[in-house]
Amino acid sequence: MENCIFCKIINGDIPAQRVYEDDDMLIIKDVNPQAEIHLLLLPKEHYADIEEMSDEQAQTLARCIKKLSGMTKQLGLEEGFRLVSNKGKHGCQSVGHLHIHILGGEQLGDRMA
Ligand code: DGP
Repeated sequence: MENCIFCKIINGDIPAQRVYEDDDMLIIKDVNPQAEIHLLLLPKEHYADIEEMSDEQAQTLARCIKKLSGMTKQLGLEEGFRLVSNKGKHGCQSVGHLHIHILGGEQLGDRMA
């Protein structure tokens, strides 16, 4: 997608702190961290959110999350983490390319919002 900032990062047109990459996903450091560790899991395929997600894209995303569960030590998340995906206006989604926030590296609060 031409004007998508995450597509530009995935394509290497905009720099980002890249933490992990494979054929399905890129994991980067969030530019505005909300926790000691704040990463973003970006599926390489562009779609805005779960409403736009195809069955095949859902399977890919599930594979990415499963892979993430095997990378916790490497990412410094062995004590636990939180996954968040904001959607739409009420969810305060600001980038229209589905992404999963990965938060951890410290004790997080027990409230979601
Ligand atoms: P959301 O509000 O859920 O759509 O989250 C978007 C996140 O993306 C937000 O936490 C800030 C982050 N972000 C926005 N632009 C950039 C960027 O250019 N580089 C990086 N690394 N993160 C970005």
